[in-house]
Amino acid sequence: MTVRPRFRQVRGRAARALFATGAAALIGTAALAAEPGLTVTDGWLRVIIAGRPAAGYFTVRNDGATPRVLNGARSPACGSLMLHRSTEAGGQERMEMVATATVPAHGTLRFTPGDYHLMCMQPTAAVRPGAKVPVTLTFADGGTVSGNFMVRGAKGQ
Ligand SMILES: [Cu+2]
Repeated sequence: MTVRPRFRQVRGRAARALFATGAAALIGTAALAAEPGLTVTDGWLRVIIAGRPAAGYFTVRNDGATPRVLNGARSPACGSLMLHRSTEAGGQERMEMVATATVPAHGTLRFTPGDYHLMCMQPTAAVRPGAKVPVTLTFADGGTVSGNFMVRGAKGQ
């Protein structure tokens, strides 16, 4: 017998526990949070003017078999860290807050200039080019994934 069917069996048990009682639901959430499969890479923040909101970009990969719904982000270096998306209409670029962004199963979601991005509001003095700041992404299922984001200047360097 291979490892794979046993892993499925454990997940099935956790899923059943999730619906059994409130206490078991907590355990089910913890199991999901510990589930391997989310990786954040290439994280960076762009500082254009020191002390002003800084956009953040990264790639998150989901090696799991279910889509994962990103619903927030936080960093000790930001008063708040919002999910934004830039859109272009009539040659005008604007951005709006978004509540969620989905990482497809066995897929990748990129936060990149001109599209989804983080917005670091009230950045602390730690947000300066050349520094690294920790960022945690949170998911609707209770999971989190963290990474160090490089801070770069306006030109992305
Ligand atoms: Cu924005």
